[in-house]
Amino acid sequence: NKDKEVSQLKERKPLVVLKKALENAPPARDFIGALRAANERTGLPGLIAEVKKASPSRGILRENFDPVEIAQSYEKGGAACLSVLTDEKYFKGSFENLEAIRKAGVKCPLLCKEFIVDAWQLYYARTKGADAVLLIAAVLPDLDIKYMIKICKLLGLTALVEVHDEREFDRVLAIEGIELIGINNRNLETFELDISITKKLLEGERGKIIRERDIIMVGESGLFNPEDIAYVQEAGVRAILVGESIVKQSDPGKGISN
Ligand code: IGP
Repeated sequence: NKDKEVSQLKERKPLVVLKKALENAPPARDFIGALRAANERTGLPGLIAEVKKASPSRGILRENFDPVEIAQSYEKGGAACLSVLTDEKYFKGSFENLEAIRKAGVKCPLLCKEFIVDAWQLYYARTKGADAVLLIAAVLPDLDIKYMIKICKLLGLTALVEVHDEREFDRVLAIEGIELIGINNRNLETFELDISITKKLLEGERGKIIRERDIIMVGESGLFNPEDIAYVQEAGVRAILVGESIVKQSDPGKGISN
């Protein structure tokens, strides 16, 4: 599975070439700063709006999928940051989409939504305009998460580390330098969705640790209405990641305010 994900790409540029390209690349933008600012300004969780064409659990979410148009619409609608699916196999995304959105001048910081299993992908994502990357605790051993976080810091990339259960959450909390953690309400194996997972994981001692360390928590997946958002905010998240419910709207940016 690991190797397959990287080899979806048609070519793999040598790491030295990517590093060279990054010497002249514009710096990454402040993903966490944008989320904090939106949260402080609105009193609501900062929104990471997802550019998502399809998913394995829901199929095609939007016909006439124009990634740049959707991204611009989200930005206009008030999203703090954007998430761009680059995984082709399961989500029909692409790195071309990420690059096109960045090149179109969208100012929201961009999360590269990819199954990252190899540090090479961090450099690649940065060359395509990513400001942040997703690291999924379920697929990465602790040592890889630590290693990749170090590389992210050197590249100026923000790492959003995703967990789904207590065990993964505890593993991630034991890693130094973690600033942004997402709780995925969807089980990536069974696709089962349950937003009470966010609440369950933030109750008690874990919630206390998060507050003490001022870690920003992101509620991910399955958020469809203001009640869902209020529920995860009450649970302690200061940001949310939303795809399906807004990408399906005829005017995705307007979907944000509804
Ligand atoms: C968005 P939704 O239910 O609003 O479309 O979910 C986002 O949370 C989801 O796409 C996601 C995801 C992931 C996709 C969260 N973590 C990891 C692929 C891989």
